Amino acid sequence: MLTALIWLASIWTFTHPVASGFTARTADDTLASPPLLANLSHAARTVEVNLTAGVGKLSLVHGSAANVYAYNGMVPGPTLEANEGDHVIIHFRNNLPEATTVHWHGLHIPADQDGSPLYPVQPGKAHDYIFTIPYGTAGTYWYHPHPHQHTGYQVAQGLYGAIVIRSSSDPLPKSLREKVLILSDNRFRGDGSIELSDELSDKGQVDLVNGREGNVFFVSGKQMPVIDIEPGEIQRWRIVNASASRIYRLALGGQSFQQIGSDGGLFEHPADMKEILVANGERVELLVRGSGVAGSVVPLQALPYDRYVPQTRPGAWNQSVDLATLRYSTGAAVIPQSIPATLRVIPVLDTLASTATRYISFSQGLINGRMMDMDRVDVSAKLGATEIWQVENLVGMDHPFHLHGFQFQILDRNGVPEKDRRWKDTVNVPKHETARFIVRYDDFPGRWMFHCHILDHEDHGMMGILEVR
Ligand SMILES: [Cu+2]
Repeated sequence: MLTALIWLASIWTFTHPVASGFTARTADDTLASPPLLANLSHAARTVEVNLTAGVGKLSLVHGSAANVYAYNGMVPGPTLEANEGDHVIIHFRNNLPEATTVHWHGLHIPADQDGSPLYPVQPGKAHDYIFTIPYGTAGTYWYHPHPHQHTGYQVAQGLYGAIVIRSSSDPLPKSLREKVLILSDNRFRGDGSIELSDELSDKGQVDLVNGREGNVFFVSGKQMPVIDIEPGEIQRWRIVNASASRIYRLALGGQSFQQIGSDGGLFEHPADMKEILVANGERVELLVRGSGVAGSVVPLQALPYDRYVPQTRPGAWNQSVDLATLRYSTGAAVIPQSIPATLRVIPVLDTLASTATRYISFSQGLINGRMMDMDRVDVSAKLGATEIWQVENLVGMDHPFHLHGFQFQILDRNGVPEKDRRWKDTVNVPKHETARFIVRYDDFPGRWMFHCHILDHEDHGMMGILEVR
């Protein structure tokens, strides 16, 4: 109870700091990018933060407060921001009634700091996560719990947050207003409490197949926030899909936008888009332009996307959902910033250097016909090796594949070569399709997870272990 009161007090008195890159919102702009974790260190190139997972009561939807799990008393948790080359120390404390971990999704860091299920932090215990951010990895990442068989539950209870890694050589104008949009959905009872279905119930069985989906949509913890944009302005949006299973096919009411980055940071060149698919676990960076009629609004929408088997496809799957409102201000036009045509050079991972191909098949609940075994190594590889992974989805629903610790480059999807070179850590493999990627284990020996990022699937065994030695 005391914890809850402290939390509520801290929420009520909380003001959003204006920090590097993130600009204060205007009076009626209701999107609040989560606050940054305060850096306690005065040392150069060092980020030292406190992060506590605890229980409390928060009002996530209108109505009475829900029992939640939260990082530092907030859902979503505060954003971890660091620069390439920074030494990062996270003093983590587990005040939950169960074991947890903090997985730094996408970061290239030592295996024992990755927050995998092999390194649980017991209730009441503390653990310092310590790592250095490699150069060339600036981008948008996120953190979430990854305890054995209980990740879906803990994320549903409110544990997820964004990570922003910055580079001193970021090619985009520093004056662009930045927004962090963490997409999530959750399911609630009438009284505002979080609804988790019994696995044995009909609903629970559907959740096991589809992955649990929510009936309420959040952008950085807010329902239908308003995002103001000035005429001519270009905003930089960092989007994280933190949903347990939902794949977002995003559109801006038909307005085009540019994608400038994905999981492992910026692209080589901006790409013009009218819609974009963001699977759970993935991130995208977009440039959005204030090109609409002054005073008009367009919705940020999730268009219908059929990732389901017909038997459990939700009735409303073919309905678009509005997630946020983009509003074109009536103020004076600003002169658009110029965006460089080349953002950076991404080194080629050469297929001729590959020394093995790893065949991974997804069937419902299984990888290569087997369930996860924490004591079994599924793929054993040499440190420094370059390898190709072929991930084949044998069944009639999508499974997004995530490899811990290493960014990879997609070679082809269903035999169609990938047009552009991009760093990825998660790739959606649609029903009955195959994706191939190339990866180099350039550092960090140890045991690494690979899994389906539908959290119910991961928790029920769609996971394996890569050992790099
Ligand atoms: Cu799956």
